[in-house]
Amino acid sequence: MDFSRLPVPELEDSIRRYMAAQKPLLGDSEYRKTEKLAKAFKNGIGKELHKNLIELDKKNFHTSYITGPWLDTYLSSRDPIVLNFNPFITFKRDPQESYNDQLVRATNLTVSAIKFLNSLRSRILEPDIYYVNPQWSKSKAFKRFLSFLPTSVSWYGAYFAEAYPLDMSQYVHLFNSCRVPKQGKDELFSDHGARHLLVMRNGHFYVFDILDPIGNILHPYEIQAHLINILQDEETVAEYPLGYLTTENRNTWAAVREQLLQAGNEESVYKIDSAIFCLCLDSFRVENSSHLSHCMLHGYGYNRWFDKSFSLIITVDGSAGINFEHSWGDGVAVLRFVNEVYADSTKHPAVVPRGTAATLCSTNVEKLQFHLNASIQSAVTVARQKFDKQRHKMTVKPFEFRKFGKQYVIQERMSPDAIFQLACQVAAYRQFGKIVPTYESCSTAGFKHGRTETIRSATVYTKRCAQAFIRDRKKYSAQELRKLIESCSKYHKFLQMEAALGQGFDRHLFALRYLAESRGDPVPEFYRDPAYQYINYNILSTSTLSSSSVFLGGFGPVVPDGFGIGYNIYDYWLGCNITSYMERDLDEFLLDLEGSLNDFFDVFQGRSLK
Ligand code: BUJ
Repeated sequence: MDFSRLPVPELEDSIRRYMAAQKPLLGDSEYRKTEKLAKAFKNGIGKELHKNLIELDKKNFHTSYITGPWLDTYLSSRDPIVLNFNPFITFKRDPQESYNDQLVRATNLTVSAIKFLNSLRSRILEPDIYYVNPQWSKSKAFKRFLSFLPTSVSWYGAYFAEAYPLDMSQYVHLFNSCRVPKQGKDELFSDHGARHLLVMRNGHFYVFDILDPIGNILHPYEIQAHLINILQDEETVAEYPLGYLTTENRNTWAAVREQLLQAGNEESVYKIDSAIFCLCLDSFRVENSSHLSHCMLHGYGYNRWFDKSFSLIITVDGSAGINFEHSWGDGVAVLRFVNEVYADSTKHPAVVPRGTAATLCSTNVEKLQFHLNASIQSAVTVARQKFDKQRHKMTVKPFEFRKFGKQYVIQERMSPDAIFQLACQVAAYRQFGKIVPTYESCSTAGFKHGRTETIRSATVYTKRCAQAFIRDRKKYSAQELRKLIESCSKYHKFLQMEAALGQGFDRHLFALRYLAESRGDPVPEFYRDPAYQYINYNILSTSTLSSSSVFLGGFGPVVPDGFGIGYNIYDYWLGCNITSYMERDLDEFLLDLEGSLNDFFDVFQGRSLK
């Protein structure tokens, strides 16, 4: 598949877009100051950096201008990856309830995941196609239309037909991979020759070969027999569960890892790092949606290895989800994996409840042993204390709104995503009395080695609209309010398209700064502007996905006083799952969000506000 390259936007355009995004956040005099700095940057050091970035990009035709710097930024962060970076996505339950037994589900999901791995290895996975309008874009006419376009522009053709092939290069890190902590900057490690699965249970580590030397998967009942063996092993939690170390500050963890290696644990550590993936068999039942989110986002620490590219987590009641390390890849790649694994495991389950596994004997499971000296033991204890404190501060709450969903909003000729984003803007305005910096993640996987771009959902239009709904509530008729909503929707759709086409401003400005820093130049004044820092202090960090295999998903806030908002707009309702370190503020935000959506519904129905 020939992909277009991610464009480096014109500097003029990035500065113009940046200033437009700053407008709703700044007062007049601050805005003028920032404008001055932006102008000086554009005509001075920025111009030079931009020229150098273009030159560099031309020399690196095999990739995109953002790939290296973006990965580097992830790997250089010293913050713990759990809560700060790793997101989660949970599967819906298997529609046949008896298949939700922990053992049956673990076997079926594992087999389907390995089938995905084998399709990747034999290169028979079709390129990921992102369909916005499936009826049209899956049609023969569409495929004919694409075939007439030269390959270099076919992606644009696909974009306008609302379907496009996605870059699949991230999949090299999906299996057999792990983030390895190092002083200053972590590394990604992969060993595609390894054939074993890592299973965690009560903080203990087990491995067994799940592929034979030529890559064939074990018989599903053999896999199940191994899992039975593991489930029947120790009921007690490991005395020093090493998984806690992966919740640490990265430099701290890097130092302890060195000690672990020096204490004679190389082989066991290597087996963890190189395992195909990590299967976490938890030993409790999930009580409700909030508990499920906590379990998948951070768990209790002891039964996780957060550095693995992904972990498949399954609880006693058969709730299942994926927690993934973010540096190697983005939501789109993981979502495709989740969709295929869910479909395969429910349509073609490898084992049935009450199958024949119990009669097979399992002798090939190895329980990993570790030599832990006093210093490593105390590092685990400290990591555990810090992690426990942090996880107790985290609140996650799901929210559902049932009065309308995608179909209704489309019928009103507006964008469902824009309406949800606007509801967040109005809710935040009600709560904070101002517009706050907002980040919406947008995939640029339509381009070779594309990652993400930011949609800046806080705009002059949403500010005007929020003021009308909150501050000047009684001044507007339903018709006038509708017009305001429409203008937000139109502009948001435009920003969304720009971002998907690699025409945002965030990644470009980020890459210019990265270039200056990597040359050892002083950080240009433009970036030292408090307004630049402020727009990047995202109180609302948002991301959406659309899938019929996903039940819940989420990620932590990116600032201590912010919200992490994962949402999905379904045909007839919409829902979100919000994380925060401030429970009371979160409750207030949820009430405000509901209030905003109710207001929009009244306006759509032609009723004036109460
Ligand atoms: O933007 C980026 O570069 C990556 C972002 C970073 N951040 C999370 C900070 C925005 N990463 C992603 O967007 C990946 C997120 C993957 C999980 C998304 C979950 C959303 C699903 C929620 C479904 C909620 C349904 C609730 C029903 C009650």
